[in-house]
Amino acid sequence: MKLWKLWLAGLWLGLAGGVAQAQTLDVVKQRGYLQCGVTTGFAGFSAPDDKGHWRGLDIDLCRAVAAAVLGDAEKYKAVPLNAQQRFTALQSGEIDVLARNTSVTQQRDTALGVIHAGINFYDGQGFLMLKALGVKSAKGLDGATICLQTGTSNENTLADWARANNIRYKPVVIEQYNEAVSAFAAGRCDVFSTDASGLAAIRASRLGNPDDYIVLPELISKEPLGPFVRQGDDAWLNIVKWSLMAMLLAEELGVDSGNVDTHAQQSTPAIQRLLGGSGNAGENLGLDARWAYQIIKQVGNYAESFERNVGQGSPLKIERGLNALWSQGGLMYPLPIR
Ligand SMILES: N[C@@H](CCC(=O)N[C@@H](CS)C(=O)NCC(=O)O)C(=O)O
Repeated sequence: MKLWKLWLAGLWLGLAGGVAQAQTLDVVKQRGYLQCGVTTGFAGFSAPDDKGHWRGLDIDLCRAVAAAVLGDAEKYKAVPLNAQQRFTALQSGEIDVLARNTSVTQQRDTALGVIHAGINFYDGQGFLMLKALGVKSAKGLDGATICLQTGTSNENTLADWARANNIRYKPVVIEQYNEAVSAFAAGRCDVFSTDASGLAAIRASRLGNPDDYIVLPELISKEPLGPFVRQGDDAWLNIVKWSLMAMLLAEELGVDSGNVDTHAQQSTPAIQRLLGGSGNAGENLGLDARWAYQIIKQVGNYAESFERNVGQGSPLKIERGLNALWSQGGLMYPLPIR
């Protein structure tokens, strides 16, 4: 083929690729609902309740994006994915956003064609085991059999930590979450290792006698969990990023699902800009002026979502800790809307 033909073909492919990638917002609007990648069922973050309705902190992120884009938090479909399947599902376009307790790492953010759109839960990897085994600290894990799930960052993190601390262990690596947890509950391994949030979920929802188990005090890594989108669609990246930001900002400004209508009538300039009474935040995102109002009214602010899903209003009872606002000793620092 002549050089100019190759060049033309390359240009065409580049343009077509760019166009195909740059349209997630249009695709979602046309479809009429959001395809949201979640876990196969992990309490507190994304799991169906006894009526089959999905609930959780990550599900609330799916709902927030649906509310912002389509005006209705229920216009989303949860697509259950195990750890191994999640990035392929996002890369291939099967899902519009991945909201599935996924740790942000440099490799994931650069090498997979995906990119994170914020952090909705700061976590760290830990260990869960039977109290009766008498181990009080992770340093006592030498010789232990440790259950893990395939395709998680937990596998490498544990291997690195064990090497650095001269700890020998036998990994039992299982692909499906249910099977991994059942293997642990049945005593096929001494310890389960994953994010502390995952350990709290397993302890609260999957073990007959939660009080027989302890989570060891050490966390061996940083696991900043957040939603991911495909690279190359900045408009969509912004929509997901600012939907999460709106929930955090609402908490900071004292706006919640109960008082948002009062605030929408009359409030401070910062709240007016958030709720669409002034400024053009919605227009700048390609959304309705009341995009954030819909999120707060239908889903709530970050504190409401945190407490009902993983905090004091849930069986997990996780403290806000690092997930408190920056003004209350945590790491959550919502960027300003102006
Ligand atoms: N944050 C880690 C771990 C995430 C993860 O997949 N954890 C497991 C164990 S709690 C999980 O959520 N499994 C649920 C499933 O596969 O449905 C990562 O991003 O690799």
